[in-house]
Amino acid sequence: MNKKELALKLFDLGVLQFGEFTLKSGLKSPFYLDFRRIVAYPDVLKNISELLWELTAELEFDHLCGVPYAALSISSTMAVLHSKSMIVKRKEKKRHGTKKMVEGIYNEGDSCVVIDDVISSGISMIETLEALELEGLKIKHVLSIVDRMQGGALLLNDYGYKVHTVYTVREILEFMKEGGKINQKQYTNTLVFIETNRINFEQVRARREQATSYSYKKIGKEAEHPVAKKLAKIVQSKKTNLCCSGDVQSGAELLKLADAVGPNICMLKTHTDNLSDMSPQIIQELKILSEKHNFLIFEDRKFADIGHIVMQQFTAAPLCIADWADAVTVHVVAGSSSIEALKATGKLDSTALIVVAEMSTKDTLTSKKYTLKAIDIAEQHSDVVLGTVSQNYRSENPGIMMLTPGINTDRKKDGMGQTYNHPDEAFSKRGVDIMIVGRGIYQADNPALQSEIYKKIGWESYLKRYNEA
Ligand code: S5P
Repeated sequence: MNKKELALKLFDLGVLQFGEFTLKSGLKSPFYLDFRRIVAYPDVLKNISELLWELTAELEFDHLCGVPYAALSISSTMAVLHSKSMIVKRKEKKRHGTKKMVEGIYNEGDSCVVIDDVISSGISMIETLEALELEGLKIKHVLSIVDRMQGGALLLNDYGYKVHTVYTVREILEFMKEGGKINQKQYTNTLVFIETNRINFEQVRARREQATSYSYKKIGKEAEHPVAKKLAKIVQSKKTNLCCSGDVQSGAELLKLADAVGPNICMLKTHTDNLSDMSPQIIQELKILSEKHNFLIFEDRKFADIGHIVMQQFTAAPLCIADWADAVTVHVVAGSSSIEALKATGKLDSTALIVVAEMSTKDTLTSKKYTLKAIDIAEQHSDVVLGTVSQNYRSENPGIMMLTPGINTDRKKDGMGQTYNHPDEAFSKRGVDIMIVGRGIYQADNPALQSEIYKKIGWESYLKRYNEA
């Protein structure tokens, strides 16, 4: 079948529908495209797959990747018919097993052509492409059966992707009119709808850029220290910006907590000097858990003394923090010499610093002036600083994250000076990157469940930045 015959067939099979439909966005549309139906019709599936394959004639690439669900059957068909490797991007990450976002066999740097059934606004496609790029795949070309002509193809072009489509919706409309499938009124209504429902891609791009100026992707790119890059990667792949503060009193409690909350956190914060039975064995087991669940270990030691002492505190037994912590906190109340001393230990290749710039207590002495100065110092040492602990202010350098404690969904204070904010306030209003939750999780009846709830609230609140931008 040629393109026109196929379009008419798609109409007969209910893949192309004309009438009145309410889209996910709430928008009323005079047409609806449902390519999930084509799995029932092998001939049509094959025909569409071949038309899409023709679009790749000039392209060189290693893998095909179909966006679930509609394009999965199509990319599989193309892969089988033309002996091409296929990879699959999960809609939701697996909770067990290999924990991969992308299934299949591929290497970093491999090129991939991505296929979706319909390009609408293009935003969900961009998010898919970014997730694949995070895995090291290189994407230049995107295929789809239909361009809804809403501006998505332009947006994708603007982001540097080349879009190839079999049909534009306008073309389909003409085929339907010529083939007598729709009447004059439907034709006119649909045409008017297409012409008047284009997104302003300049506006979308500007909004997205503003919203993503401190996105985890950008953080990962701009951060200088390898631990910071790793953290940004963990946050994106696990979809969690939650750091659990494990302020318990024994090694057994800490390990039990780490195993329970591990799947839901990007970092575990410790105060190991508070553990009554601290030993190298505990650290060894904690390290195993951090690998099992893919989180970083952040020792909240808050170094604050003169350089000479700070160096000893960082490296000396029995804690030997420099040997195992992925990140440590440091005050700059003594000036930048604390950071310089920690650098001088030569141990900051595998440990990053977090500068305490502003505290969460109700009568903290960290005034705005102090906080901004502390952020300044953090910026001057961006090669070793992963972020700042702060409540209201952040570095404008996206490579320096803002980590915020004093987060609780149920309390405003603890009666001992601590003050709390809701995650929503932190992420969508204050621009926080990582929230630190202690008692809100480890004092709960079920810390595993509680951490999952915080994880979801934190992630949704972060996404609100995009939606409300
Ligand atoms: O200003 C601060 C800085 C820090 S690191 N306020 C804080 O509360 N913290 C730490 O965050 C504090 O040491 C504790 O480990 C955690 C907050 O615990 P929560 O039980 O109040 O959530």
